[in-house]
Amino acid sequence: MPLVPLHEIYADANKDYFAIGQFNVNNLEFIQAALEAAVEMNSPLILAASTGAIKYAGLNYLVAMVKAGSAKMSQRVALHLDHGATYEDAKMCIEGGFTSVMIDGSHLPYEENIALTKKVADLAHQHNITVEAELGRLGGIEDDVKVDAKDANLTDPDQAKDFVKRSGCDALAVAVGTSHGAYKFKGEAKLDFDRIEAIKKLVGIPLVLHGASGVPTELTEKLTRFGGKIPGAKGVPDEAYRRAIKNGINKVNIDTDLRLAFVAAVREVLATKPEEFDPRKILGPGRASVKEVIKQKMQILGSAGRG
Ligand code: PGH
Ligand code: CA
Ligand code: ZN
Repeated sequence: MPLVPLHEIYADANKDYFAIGQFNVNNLEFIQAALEAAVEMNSPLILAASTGAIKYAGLNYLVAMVKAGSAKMSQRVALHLDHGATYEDAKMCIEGGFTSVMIDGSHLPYEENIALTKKVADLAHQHNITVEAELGRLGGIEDDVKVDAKDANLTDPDQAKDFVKRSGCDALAVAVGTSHGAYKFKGEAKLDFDRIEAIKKLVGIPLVLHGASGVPTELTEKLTRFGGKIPGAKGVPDEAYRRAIKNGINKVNIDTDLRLAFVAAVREVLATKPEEFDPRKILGPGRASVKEVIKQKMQILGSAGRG
C-alpha cells in the first residue's frame, strides 16, 4: 500500500498503549532489513531519515527505495524526517514524499520553538502529514549537533501542555534521561518514568523516546571481538521500554543499535574471510543482522502483530 501518515499508526498505539520503533536508514540494506522485518513480524513500521541521511543518500533515492519496497506490503509504513532543524528541511520532506516530519526546535528559546513548530505544523497539516516536535534537551550527539550533558535538561510537564496546545504538534519528543549514541549512562540506566506519566496526563498525544537504543552487550562484544572499539558503551535496558510505554511513550527511536548490528556483522566477515571481496557477501550479513535487531524490537515494543 502507499505510505501512510504516521498519525494513522499512532491512533492505535496511543489507544492500546504500545509503541512503534523508529528505525533510522541511510541505504538500501537498512531499508530492506526494516521492510522485511515488518512483513515477518506483521508490524507497522516507521522508517526515518535524518538530514545527514538525506545528504548522504539523496532524498529522491531514499523516497524511491522506500516506496518501491513497501508498495506490495499490507503492513503500514510511514517515512519520517528525524531531527529536521529548519522550516526548509521540513518543507523539502513534506513536498518530497515523506509522511511525517520532526521539527526539532529544542535548542531554541521557548517561544521560538513554538513559532517554528507551528509554522511547520500549518504546512504539514495541509498535506495530511504528521508533525513531531521536541521540548527539553537530550544530551549526546545528533548528526551535526553535540549537546553537552550540562546543557541537557528534562521536559517540564506544564510547559509541555502549553507547548502542545500552542504549537499544534501531533507528537512530542520528551527529554527524560536518555541521550543519543552508544554512551548514554555512566552508571545505572536512569529514566524519569514519573515525568513521562505526568506529561502524558497533561498532553494526551503520542510521546516519543529519543536516544532509545539498547546497546546490548551481545552486539558490543561481537564488535569488539572483530576489531571494533567501544569501551564503556551503555544503552536503555528492555525493562525500561516496557515501563516507558506503560506510562505513555508510543514511539521509540533506534539508530545506534542498527549501526552496531550492521558493522559488527561486516567486521566479522572481513575478519574471518579475508579472501572475500564480493560486497554482497560482506553487506548481506550486515543486512540480516539489522533485520534481526529490528524484529526483536518490534516484539518488545508491542508493535508485532499490529501491521
Ligand atoms: C534517535 C536514535 N534518533 O532520533 O533518537 O537514538 O542513538 O539511541 O539510537 P539512539
Ligand atoms: Ca534536539
Ligand atoms: Zn533523536
